[in-house]
Amino acid sequence: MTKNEIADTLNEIATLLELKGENPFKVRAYQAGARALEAMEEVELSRLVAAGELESVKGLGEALAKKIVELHTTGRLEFLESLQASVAPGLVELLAVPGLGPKKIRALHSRLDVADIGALAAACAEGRVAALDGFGEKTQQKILAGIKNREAYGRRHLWWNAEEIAGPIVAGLRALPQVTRAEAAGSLRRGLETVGDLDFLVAAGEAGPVVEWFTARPGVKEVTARGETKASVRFESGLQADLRIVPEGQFVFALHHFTGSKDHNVQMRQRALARGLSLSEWGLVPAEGEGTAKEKAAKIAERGVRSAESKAGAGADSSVVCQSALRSPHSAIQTETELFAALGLAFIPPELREGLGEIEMTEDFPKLVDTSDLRGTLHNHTTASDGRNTLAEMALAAEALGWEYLGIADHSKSSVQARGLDEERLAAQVAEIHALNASQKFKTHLFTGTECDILPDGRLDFDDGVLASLDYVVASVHSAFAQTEAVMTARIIRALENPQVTVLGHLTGRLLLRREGYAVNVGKIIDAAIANGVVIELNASPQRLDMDWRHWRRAAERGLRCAINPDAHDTAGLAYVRAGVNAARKGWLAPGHILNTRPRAEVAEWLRACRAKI
Ligand code: DGT
Ligand code: CA
Ligand code: CA
Ligand code: ZN
Repeated sequence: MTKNEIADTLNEIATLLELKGENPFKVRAYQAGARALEAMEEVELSRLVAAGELESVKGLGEALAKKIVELHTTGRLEFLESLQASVAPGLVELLAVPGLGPKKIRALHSRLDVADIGALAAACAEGRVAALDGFGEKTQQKILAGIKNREAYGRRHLWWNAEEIAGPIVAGLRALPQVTRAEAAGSLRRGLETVGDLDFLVAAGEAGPVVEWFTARPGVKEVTARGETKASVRFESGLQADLRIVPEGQFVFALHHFTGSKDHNVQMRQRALARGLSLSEWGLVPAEGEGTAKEKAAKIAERGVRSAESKAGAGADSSVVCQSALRSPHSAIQTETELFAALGLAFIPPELREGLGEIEMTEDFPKLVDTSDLRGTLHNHTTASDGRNTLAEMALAAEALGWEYLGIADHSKSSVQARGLDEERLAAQVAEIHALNASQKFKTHLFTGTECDILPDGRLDFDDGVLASLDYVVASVHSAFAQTEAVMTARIIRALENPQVTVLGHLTGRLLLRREGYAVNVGKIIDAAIANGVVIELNASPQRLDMDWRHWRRAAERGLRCAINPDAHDTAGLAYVRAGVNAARKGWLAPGHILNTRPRAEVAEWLRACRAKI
């Protein structure tokens, strides 16, 4: 097991022990052990285990060290297995109900014999939970609502939908007179394709009015927590949001911490420790007596907000309190750039903070692609197939975006449900596009194309002669999803080997939070695309983002070209390129990796040359 897996296991043990009502000191020992592992490097753990020196680590006693060695070497732990067997699985499931922690669950179990969600719902319905000491009517209602909405609330949310909610809130927070800085942190800021919850971070001189404003947002269905400097709410869609308010001087550290990812944070803390520093959401301080320094910083930060609250608009004061009290040479840090610089790093764009090599970068990061780098896009639909805007409407919308070109790629004849075009209708559309281009009615040039079905055997839906009459060809799988990985992979490679194919559409066909992609060997497809000079699209539709960003960095290094394609089915859908750009940035892609950052003439030339080698 890796150190992170072992840390997760220790936390699980702590939770199970708590559910069983074990000694709190024992519970805390496992949690402390998990934290000690997090701060350690993988090789260091291996070395300590091999040398039998694990006990020398602060926070790890003899018994804990023995268990870690067992997990590290065998991947199993007998103690955990018998512990799991001794706790009813229904009790563990209850942890997912909002408002229920191990302590309350234990009370429900021992006093009402509640051992699963069904029994809990029944006990609530009969009013037995409200009658329990320490629960009451309000708690019972909250638990009941939590059970009802568990399914919706347990879901993740598409980045696009989360951003639509978050954007106006950040703008509103920034407009409050008490607020000096506000950001949405977490997975949203990192541009992850799905978001678990929103994390708002605010620097303010006075926290009370900010909490009030936040909890009163339209669309807030429930306020699940409210404190002096933080609050949590749930929107109607089930999306949850946390708000944290910190003094100005702490903002940059909290922003970095709550942006994450967790893996990135763990690596940053290790890097700080190697330099004799302790990094946390409260600050960057000398590491001597790490625990105490952190606690001190936390207390001071808390006091900062409180004292600032008593003086109206005292944002500057709180930062002074914070900085002087930390007595750290790094307390002058105001921006993330300065924070990274203090650890000898260049600014790491939030999208790259996934703990996947960004900390090891010694040179500057490549200039990642921006939405403003795009000069047009390929792969869009019109009313000719399953789109909802006409050719002219799409052209007008592309012109409004300032794009030099727009590729039209309606479905081909085999996509019957999508009203795919046959040869005759395709020819008519091509003629219409040529006429529109000639009329110069729009500043945006239209490229003629098709989203041509890759048939189950890998042949294409149109003959080569028809395909050759178009500026470009996107080839996509829309049928026979159940093929084995080997058959599907061979099918797609056969299509890529057709010299008429310029772009591979949505590689896996996945629909985020709805449907897994079909089985396909991504590595082999990337090899074949590079060998045949075919571009793979990054389908920017917020529910696709396919090919996944996790594959792009290596593929692009090996010479694969990307096209960020909105796959728009209406004019509003053209804006999806922004979601695609997020994913491209997470894949470390620079403008040079992306076909549609090139000017129109260069794209036209590339499309011609790519098929001229036939
Ligand atoms: P999500 O909400 O599941 O899409 O993902 P995040 O990354 O937004 O995670 P969230 O909301 O649980 O926490 C926000 C950030 O706070 C996270 O990216 C890193 C930081 N954080 C939260 N919990 C921990 C933790 O236990 N250890 C460390 N090192 N960082 C944490
Ligand atoms: Ca989050
Ligand atoms: Ca959160
Ligand atoms: Zn498609």
